[in-house]
Amino acid sequence: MPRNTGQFALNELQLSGMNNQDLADLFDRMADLLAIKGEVIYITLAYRRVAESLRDLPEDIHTVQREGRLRQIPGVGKEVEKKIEELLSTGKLAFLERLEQEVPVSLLDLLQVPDVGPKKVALFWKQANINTLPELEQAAREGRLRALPGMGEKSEARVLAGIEAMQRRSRRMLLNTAWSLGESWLEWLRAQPGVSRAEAAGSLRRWKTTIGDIDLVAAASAAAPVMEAFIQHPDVFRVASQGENKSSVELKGGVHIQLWIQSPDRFGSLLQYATGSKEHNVHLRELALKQGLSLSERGLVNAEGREQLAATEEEIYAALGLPYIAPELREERGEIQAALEGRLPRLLEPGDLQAELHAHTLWSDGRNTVEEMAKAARQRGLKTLAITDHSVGLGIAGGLTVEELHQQRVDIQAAQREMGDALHLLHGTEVDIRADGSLDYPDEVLAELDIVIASMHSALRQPKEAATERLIRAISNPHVDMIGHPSGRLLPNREGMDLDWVAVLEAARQHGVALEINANPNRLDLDEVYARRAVEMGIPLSINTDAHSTEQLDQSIYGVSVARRAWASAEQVMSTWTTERFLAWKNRRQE
Ligand code: DGT
Ligand code: CA
Ligand code: ZN
Repeated sequence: MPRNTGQFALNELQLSGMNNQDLADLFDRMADLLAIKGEVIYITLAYRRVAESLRDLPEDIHTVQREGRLRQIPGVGKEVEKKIEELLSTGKLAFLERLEQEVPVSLLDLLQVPDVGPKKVALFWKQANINTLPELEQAAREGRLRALPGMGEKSEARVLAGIEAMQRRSRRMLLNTAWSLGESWLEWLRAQPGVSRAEAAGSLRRWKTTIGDIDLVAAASAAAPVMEAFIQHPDVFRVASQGENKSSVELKGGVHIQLWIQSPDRFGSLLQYATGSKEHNVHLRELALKQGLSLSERGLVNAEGREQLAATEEEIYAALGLPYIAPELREERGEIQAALEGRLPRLLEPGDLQAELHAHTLWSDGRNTVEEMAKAARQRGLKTLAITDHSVGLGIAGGLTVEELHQQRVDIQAAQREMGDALHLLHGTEVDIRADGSLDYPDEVLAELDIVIASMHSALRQPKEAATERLIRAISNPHVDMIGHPSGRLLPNREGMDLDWVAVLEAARQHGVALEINANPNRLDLDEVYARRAVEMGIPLSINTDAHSTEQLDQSIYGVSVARRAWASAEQVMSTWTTERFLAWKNRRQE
């Protein structure tokens, strides 16, 4: 799937979604930076206290600010109040920006090392000129830490052991982070003299849920100067391996990038090889061998030793008697067999989407009005937008009371008049599924709405049986149309709920309830494995951005990638349907 949806303003995305948690993180960040700078302890403690209060705050910080109650938050005095106001209104903070000028932010990574606190970080920074985690590791390996005041051979060894323990933890990148980084490198590569083509490969091109390292491929008749420029790039911290046609570097932030180069007439075989997956390639090479061909990144070679070059991937697959297989399918999950038998699915494309069925507004914890969201949806070529704010029980997300829900209808009707025929607005809810599986609005309220998404937001650590029963109870409610982010996982590290998926999917099929593929790169939930089962069972999927701001509507591309990796065609994803078709589906369900 090509990724031509325009540039992602990553910082903007993060800012526009600024919530209590984000603010708390910023106050912790200031506390850390101040501590490293050498500020007295009671000041840093004051910042930490604010962070803690913000995290515990039972209501949305924007509400508290609007109502002029910031000073009532424990630890918030006049100065902190000003900082919060500045952050909420501008998304920035001059004080923090100055601090980040004084103290390298890369030092914060050092705090993640077990047993390393701000005092030690300051020591490493000021006395050994260490600015980054890789620099710390290198210094420890070279025995340069032991001589520092208060250090010794033992504490040096502990630092190294701590770093190694960290490296064993999952450091996989989220898909959007990897794509923005990958694209900026591709832009750089394409601007290099002699480079005629450059593409992402590896897991990034397959749109895997999370990305280990970034693989890039380039076509150039002379590889050496491009390789040289690559390893000399100012963002490169360390060259991990260097070769004529393949080099790997580590960037200052710790991310690894691998670059492969071949001449333009071999670009197809290179791209195919570097895209993987490894298992798919192993199977493909076996298939080649059976036909007396050997396949590598340099092309195909027949039994007589004659080379057959491929400038495009299509030529490789065609030479083996196969139709083209989309990168998202290359996971050795039956795609080669399906290709041989002509049973590959016609995958959904980003341009097939015409409905966004899950979006938030200022009415709950979104950042834009109904009208702003509607205009943004229309600009993106959508025909349907469902406004689905949170329900009352979700206090922290500014959930709507029944009365507010009714008032919201008027707002939506006004926006609908404004939009005319260009966009159909649906009035819905993202109703909270309580711990016992009951819903947060009474049935008669749900019955009035155009769409009801039911989601779990709390008590996510229930035992399997209780969790499964809870979800099935919600699915069985005749007013529920769809389950939002069904597992509740948060990437890269928080596992989803422990559920009996066979039972959950069967319940969804029986009750005709759709399942969301939440497109937020932190969620991608339903995941591709269960989404594929849902496709096989005929359960409709819906690619929802769950946008909390206009820009987040752009994230649908990540949901599309999950659906493609689940072998879904456009037909099976209700986000491709017209409003009329959606409403017909809903009405049919209610008979
Ligand atoms: P990642 O980086 O963990 O997200 O996943 P990938 O799939 O990008 O894996 P990576 O970076 O280890 O390898 C990049 C590509 O190298 C992989 O997609 C396919 C290609 N490759 C082809 N044949 C082989 C092989 O025999 N061994 C390895 N390690 N890689 C291979
Ligand atoms: Ca990779
Ligand atoms: Zn939501």
